[in-house]
Amino acid sequence: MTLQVEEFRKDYERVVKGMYGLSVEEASPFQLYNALGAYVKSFAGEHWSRTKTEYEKKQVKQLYYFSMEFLPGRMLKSNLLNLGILDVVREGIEDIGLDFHSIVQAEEDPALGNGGLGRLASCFMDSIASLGIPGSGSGIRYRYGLFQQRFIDGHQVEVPDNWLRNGNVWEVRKENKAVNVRFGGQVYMAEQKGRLIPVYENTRTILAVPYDTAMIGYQNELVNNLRLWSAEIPPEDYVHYSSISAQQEVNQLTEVLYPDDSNYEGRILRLRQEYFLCSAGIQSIVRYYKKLQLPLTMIAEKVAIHINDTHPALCIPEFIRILIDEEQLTWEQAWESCKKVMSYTNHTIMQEAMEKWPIEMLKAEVPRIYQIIEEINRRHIEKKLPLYGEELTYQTAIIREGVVNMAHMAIIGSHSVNGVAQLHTTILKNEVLKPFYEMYPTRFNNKTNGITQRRWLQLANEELTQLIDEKIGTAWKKKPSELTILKGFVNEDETLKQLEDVKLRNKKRFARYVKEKMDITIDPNAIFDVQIKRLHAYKRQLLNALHIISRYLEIKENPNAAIQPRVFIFGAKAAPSYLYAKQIIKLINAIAELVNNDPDVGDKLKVVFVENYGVTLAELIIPAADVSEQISLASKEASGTSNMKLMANGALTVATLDGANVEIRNYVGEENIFLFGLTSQEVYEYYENGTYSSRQIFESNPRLIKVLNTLIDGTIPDIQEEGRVIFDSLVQYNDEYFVLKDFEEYISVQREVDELYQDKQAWYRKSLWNIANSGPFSADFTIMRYADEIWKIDSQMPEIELS
Ligand code: T68
Repeated sequence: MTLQVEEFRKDYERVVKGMYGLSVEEASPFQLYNALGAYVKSFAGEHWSRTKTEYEKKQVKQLYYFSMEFLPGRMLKSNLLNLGILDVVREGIEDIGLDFHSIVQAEEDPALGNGGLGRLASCFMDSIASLGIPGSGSGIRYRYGLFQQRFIDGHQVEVPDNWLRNGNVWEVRKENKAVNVRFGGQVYMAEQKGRLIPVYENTRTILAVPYDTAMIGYQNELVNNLRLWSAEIPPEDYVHYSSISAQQEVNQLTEVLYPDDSNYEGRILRLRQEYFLCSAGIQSIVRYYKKLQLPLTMIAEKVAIHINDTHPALCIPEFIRILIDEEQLTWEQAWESCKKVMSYTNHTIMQEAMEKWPIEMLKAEVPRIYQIIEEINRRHIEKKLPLYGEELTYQTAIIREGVVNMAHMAIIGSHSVNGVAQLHTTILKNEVLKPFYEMYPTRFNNKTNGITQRRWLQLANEELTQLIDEKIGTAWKKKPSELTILKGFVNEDETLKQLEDVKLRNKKRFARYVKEKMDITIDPNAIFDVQIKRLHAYKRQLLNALHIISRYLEIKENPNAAIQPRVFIFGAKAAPSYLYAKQIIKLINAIAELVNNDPDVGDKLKVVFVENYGVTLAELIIPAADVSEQISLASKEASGTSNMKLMANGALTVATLDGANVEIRNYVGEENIFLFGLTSQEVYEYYENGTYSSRQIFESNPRLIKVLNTLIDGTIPDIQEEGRVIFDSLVQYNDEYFVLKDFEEYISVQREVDELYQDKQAWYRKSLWNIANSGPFSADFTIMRYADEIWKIDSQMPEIELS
C-alpha cells in the first residue's frame, strides 16, 4: 500500500473531526496523537486480520511468548516506521502546520516492565513480527505501570503511573475471548465414568479479559498480536462479589506491576498474578488449537510456548491440568506434549532472584496446580533416583525444604533451557544449574540477547541512520550484518568527521533536555559518560560514583590542571523496598549537588541523574553517549542489553568481562573496548578460597582512603546516614561486589578514555568500528535462532535471509 501525502492529510483531518468534532488546528496534541493512533490502527487492521486468517488457514505452528513484563515504549513512530509510512505521515502533519514531535510526545510510555527482561520481550515482539514468524505475546495489562520516579532532596520517591488515564488507542478489548480463572478453595478427586476427576469447592472465579495490540512487522505486511490480560468480576457471578473486599481482591489482581528487579518477593498477590496469566493464556491457546480440529496429542506440532524467566512457569502445570482434567488425556500424553511445547529462558544467576514459593501458599491459592506439581516432582524423583543416585536427584527436586523451586520445574517440564549470553550459559551449566546439566545436557543452549535496530537506531538516531544510509545504502535495515561494510570507512577522515557532527548534535539535543528539566548546563564538548540500568548493587553504580569522587578530589587539589571535561549521566530506578539501592541514588544525587555547584569545578565535571529513566529517556540518552558503562561484577550480569544499544549508537564501552560484554569484546577486539577488573573465574576463585579482604585493599590504597572518607567526613553534603552505610558495606562488611578490588584498574582505564578523547579522529575511528560490529547483536538474529533451534517455527517470508 502506498500512501500519498495529500491522501493522508484528507484522511487524517476527517479522523480528527470524526473523533473530536474539531479541526486539526483546534485539537490538542493529545487529541491529535489519539486520532493519528486510531488512523494507524485502522491502516494496520487489514494486515492484522489477514495475518490471523492466513495463520489459521495454513495451520502454521505458532509461538506464544509468555512474559510478566513487556516494555514496548511509545508505539506511534515505531508503528509508522514498520508500516512504511513514517515519512509520508510526518510530511503530511507538517504540511498542515502541526508539530509532529509534540504529537509523538503526547503518547504515554507503557511501563509494564522493570528493566532488561521486559524490554527484551518487546524487542523480541518486534523481531518476531518483522521476520514473519507466527507468534504472539502473552502478558498482563497492569492498570498502573512501574512507579514514576521523582527525586526529593535527592531521595527517590515513587509516584503511581496511571498510564491508562486517557485510554490506550492501540489496544482492542476482546470481551468475547474472555476466560474464567479459578483460585483458592479445596479440591478432591472423585471417580466419574471410571476416571478420576477433580471436584472443586469454595473456589473464586475471576474473569480474564484480553486486550490485544497489533505487533506490526517491518514493512512486510504482517501483523502479530500482543495479548494482555485484565482481571474483572465475572458478570454472572456478581452475587459472590457483593462485598467490597471481594471486589477489591479482583481489582487488585492486575492493578500493579511488582517493582522488583532481580529479586524475589514471595507475595501472594504476585503468585496470583502469575497463575492468572498462565491460566488465561493456556486456556486461550488450547481453545484456538481445538478450532483446528486436530487431535490434542498433536498439539506440540502447532504450539510452542516460551517462558520468559520462571515468572510464567505455572504454564507447565496449568497445561497439564487442562489436558488431563478437561481434555481427558492421560498423564503420559499430557507430559510428553508439555515437554515438547515448553521452553524456558533463565535471566539471572542471582540467588535472591530465584523464585521459590512456599508449599502452603500454592496449596491455598491454586490447590489443583499444587497437586500436579507434586505429581511432576514424584515422577521425576522416581525416574531419576535409580539413574543418578540420591544426591544429584535430590538437588534437582522441585519440592524441597517447604518450597517449590520454579526454575527446577521450568527445566524439568520443558525441552530447552537457555541463558542469555555465552558466559551466562556457561555459568549456568557449570555452577548454578550444574546438576541439571548433568541430567539433561542437551536441553541447555545459549541465545545471546539482541536489540532491535529499528527502534534503537532508525528511530532513536535518525541522523546516524541517514549517515549510514549515505555510506552503505539501506540494505542493513533488513540485514543488520551489512553494518560491517562500515568497516571500510574507518580510515576516511570525512566519514569520521560526519560521525562526530552527528554525535555532537545528539549531545546538544540531550543537553537542551537537561537544561530545561533540571536547570543544569552541560557542555556538549565534554565526554558524555552514561550508565543507564536498574539500580542494583551488583551493577556497581557505586564504582562509577567513587570514580567521580576521585576526579572531584583531583580537581580540588589542583584546580588549574588541564583535565578532560566529563559529564556523568545516570538513569536508574531502585526497587522501592531496596534500601541500599536507594541510598546509592541519594549518594549520587548528593555528589551531583556538590560538584555541579562548585566554582572550582566548572565544566570539568558534571553529574546528571535523570529522573524517571525508562524507554523514552533511553531513546534520548543513548544517541548522545560517548562512553557506555558496563561495570557489573563479572559473572553477575546475565547479558545486559544497554551495552548493545550504546555500542550501536557509537559509544565506546568501559567494561568488565561480564555478560554480553565478552561477546562485544570478541567482535570489536581488545583495542576497541576499555576492559578492566576481575574475570568471572577470578571471582569464583575468591568465593572458593574466601581470601578477599576489602579492608586490606582499603588500607593499602591512599587514593581509596581519601575517596571513601568523603562518604563519612562531611565533604559530600547531607549523606550522614547513607554515607556511613555505604562506607561500612565496603570496608566493614567486606564489599560483597568487589568494588574496591576493581577500583584502581577502573580509575586507570578511565584515564585511557580521557587520553583517547584528545584525539577525535582516533576516538571516532573506534566509535565507527563499534557501530560496524553491532550487527550481530540484532534481535532478529537472536529470534532466528530461537525459532530454528528451540521453537521449530518457520518464517512466513520465504525470502528471509539474515546473514
Ligand atoms: C535482566 N533481568 C538481566 N530482570 O539482569 C540482564 N527480575 O542481564 C539481561 O540482559 C536482561 O534480563 C535480559 O535478558 C531482568 O531484567 C527483571 O527485570 C526481573 C523482574 C522481575 C523479577 C525478577
